[in-house]
Amino acid sequence: MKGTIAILAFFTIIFSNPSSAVVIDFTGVNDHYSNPYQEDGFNINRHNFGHWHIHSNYNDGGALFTHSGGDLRITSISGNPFDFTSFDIWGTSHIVLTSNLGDTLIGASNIGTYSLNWSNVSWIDFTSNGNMYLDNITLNETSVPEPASLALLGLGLAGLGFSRRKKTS
Ligand SMILES: [Ca+2]
Repeated sequence: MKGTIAILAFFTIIFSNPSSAVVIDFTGVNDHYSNPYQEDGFNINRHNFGHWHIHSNYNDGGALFTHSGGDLRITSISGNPFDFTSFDIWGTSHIVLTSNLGDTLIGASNIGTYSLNWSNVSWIDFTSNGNMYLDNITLNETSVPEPASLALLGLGLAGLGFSRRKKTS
């Protein structure tokens, strides 16, 4: 019985935190006002600019357009850190991206897919001084063992120790 608990705890901690890469693709969204915009566990907050349009008729199914300059911040809804690996942008030739860890990207091209390797960030800021379209923002929330899993693992290890002591006595 105790061994079973240990095995259960082991599989719980292995399988309860799968890699969770998501692509913020704005598919099917029509929204001019939500703030933050939320998709797949992430917030996109806007501040210091007039408005945005998220339209399902942009970029074959949906994209975000910021009007006359954008200042956006991406965070995870859970508050867990996350990895940032790529995004598509067009409509502007000037973007600056920064993270809380000091990562910086200054865009020079006005269109394309940018690939990055930013790890364990808590937020990303996008700043543009002109119109900007954004799509396919790829993010991966960093696995953090949940307290319940840790508690179960502890219980399992305690059980394992107990059953070992019983065998040797
Ligand atoms: Ca899209």
